[in-house]
Amino acid sequence: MTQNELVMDLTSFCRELPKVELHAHLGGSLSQSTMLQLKRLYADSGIPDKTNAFFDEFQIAAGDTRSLSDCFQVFSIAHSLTSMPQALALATSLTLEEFQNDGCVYIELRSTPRETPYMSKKEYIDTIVQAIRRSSINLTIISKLIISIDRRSTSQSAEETTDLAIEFYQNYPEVVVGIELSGDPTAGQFKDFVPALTRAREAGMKITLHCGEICNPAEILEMLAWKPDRIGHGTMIHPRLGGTTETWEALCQLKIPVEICLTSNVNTKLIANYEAHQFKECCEAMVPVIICTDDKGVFATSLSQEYQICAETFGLDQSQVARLALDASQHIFDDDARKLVTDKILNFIECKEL
Ligand code: 6MZ
Repeated sequence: MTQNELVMDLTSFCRELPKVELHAHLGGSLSQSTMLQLKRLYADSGIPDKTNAFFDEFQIAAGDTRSLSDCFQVFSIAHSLTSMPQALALATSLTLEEFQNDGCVYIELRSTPRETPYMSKKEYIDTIVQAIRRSSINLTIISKLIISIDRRSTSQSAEETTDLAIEFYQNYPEVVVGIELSGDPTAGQFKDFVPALTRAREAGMKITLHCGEICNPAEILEMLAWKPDRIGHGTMIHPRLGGTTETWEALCQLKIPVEICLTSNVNTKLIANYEAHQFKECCEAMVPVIICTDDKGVFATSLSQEYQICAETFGLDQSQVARLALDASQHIFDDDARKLVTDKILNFIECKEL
């Protein structure tokens, strides 16, 4: 086999492998084709989408001069294209379909409820929930929703989002599974969101926190000590990447699963290159890792591409790659779907004799 054939082989293997996506922001996941359809919808409704931005502006590639903090401005492009309920519903269903077409069998999509001129925060959540419920009729991918709290928001707004999240979790437990904290990591303080997050946890919701996107050991320690069900990124926890011995030891001891987003971390320059990622150290320390896309539209990637990059960077064979997907399925928030998804991946492993 030539090197090219080998690469092709890994590409189709990663594509075919049944995968789970546990860290995908709706606003950052819009593809070029989805954005074009949304623009058309706005044009047909006679409502300007307030953005003439080209897709190039939305995407942050490896050599881009923009860093993590600049990255938060590009989401306004996605927000301008999802301000109407019809557009938000379309963005949700097209994005779920794209994940399915990439071989993803289970997704926990996340999004930040916002009030727009065309809908309230409550209508925002309801629109996504109903789009997910409709998608379960025509799509085979199992789709769930995690409601995001933006770190830039006030405690009052976070409480309001939490009230709605709990209400929807109680009314639609088959769709809404958790709540998360994200947004610009330089804004806000974790401790201000603890009361809201604790309420969600007490109501039975699962919690994931963006943790370690910037060098802030004190906050990382507070977050880990609070014992979320999963953390996102976890980049600056290892001392080699800006963490401290204490933060790394806390993670190793608590073994909180980390949703890792390789391309996102490279393109926003949190790490110098793929090889520098903490993936290997986490595996060695038996800290569970879950390969995720973060913002597949912004970072021009896909879940199968992230698996392939991981395999190539860390020299994994197909059996090891398949076990990454299997291990990831252990950390999904929906108890009922977990066994179903695990069985699907196990079946694939057996069929491929891996
Ligand atoms: C932190 C991020 C993020 O919620 O409007 N978001 N938060 N770190 C990241 N790493 C690059 N990528 C995306 O989707 C867009 C929102 O997700 C969060 C930001 O708050 C962003 O505004 P939704 O669907």
